[in-house]
Amino acid sequence: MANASYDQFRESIAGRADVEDTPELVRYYQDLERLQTGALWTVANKIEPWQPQSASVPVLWRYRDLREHVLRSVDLVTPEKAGRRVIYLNNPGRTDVSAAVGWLYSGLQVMHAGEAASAHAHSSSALRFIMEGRGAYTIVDGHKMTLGANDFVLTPNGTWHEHGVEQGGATCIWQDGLDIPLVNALEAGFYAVHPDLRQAVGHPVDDSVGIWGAPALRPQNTGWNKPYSPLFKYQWEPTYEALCRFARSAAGSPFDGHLMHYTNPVSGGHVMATIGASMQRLEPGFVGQAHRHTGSFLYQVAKGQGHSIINGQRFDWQERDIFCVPSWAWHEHVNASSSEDACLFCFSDLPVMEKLGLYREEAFGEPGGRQPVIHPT
Ligand code: GTQ
Repeated sequence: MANASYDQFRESIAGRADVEDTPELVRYYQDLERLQTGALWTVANKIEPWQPQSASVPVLWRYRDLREHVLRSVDLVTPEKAGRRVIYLNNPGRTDVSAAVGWLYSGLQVMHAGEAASAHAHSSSALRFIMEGRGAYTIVDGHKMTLGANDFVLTPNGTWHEHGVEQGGATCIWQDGLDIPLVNALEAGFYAVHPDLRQAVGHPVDDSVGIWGAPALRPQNTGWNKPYSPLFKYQWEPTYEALCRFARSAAGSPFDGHLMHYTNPVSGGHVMATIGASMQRLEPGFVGQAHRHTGSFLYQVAKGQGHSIINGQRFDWQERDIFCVPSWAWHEHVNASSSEDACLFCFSDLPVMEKLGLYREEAFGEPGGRQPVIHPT
């Protein structure tokens, strides 16, 4: 890879710390250590890398491998005892925190018909993406939302929220996405259990969609001034229709096909302060070019099948599989099917990268924009 040799060249040039240990220096370092200090040149190259060095590795979590183990938890623990009955995704590159990628947490939560998990609130922002089942609901600050497959629901930071599956529904599995590792890294996490363990539903069911869900129309005088979207639920059907219309109207991106961000209808910005989300459609035969950017991205295959090449490694995915792209990893997506489109749901810490001025993006410079596959699967 041309970029790899350029990186090696840059790393060999002067201007970086290059001090060899001598007995005198080692004694000096020991003296500094006793004073809770250290010499910068012993750590400078590590703490200020030339470019992002993600500890996370690309991972594909195959739903056909995971599903039965997620369902096993139903017989082993109750939601009452477990608090949340969730199997979390553990990036093998991260031993210090429970993270799926970067500073993002994710897990698969399962609930039988008639079960509910008690209401709580926390400093972490959260979202859910429904994978299977019937009759799921979430209540956010007294607003109840009914949920079906591929629906996306927000439980923003600080809101009371609880989840359940109606009597008469069918066992539901959904993906949770939270910024728990980020909030903990910032040492800003609070957690509270609702005093009644359950919220009263104080509004018409699905009212947030009724008020805020009309395409390109903003209701008057609602006075919303919170730092997250007042639209808590984004339904699959209108999202998919919008993507299909987009695809009929414009060429899309050479990297991402037709990608649309879920937005806060008040600001037009990301849905929450720390987590953004998108759905992208790869048309039949789409062969994406590789690029990389800062930020951590977790994808779920909402429709179809295909593969992605991430830092030279190929991952073949199908519906409901989840995979991650760590910060600054090269990635490209392919839908080899000649007949069916593929849709990828994705959530990320993009709002954080953008707000802090840390977002950076670059295209893979090679002809055709495609990576050599160095680790075939
Ligand atoms: O439902 O708010 O998977 O607090 C992990 C922590 C879900 C939740 C998780 C949580 C939640």
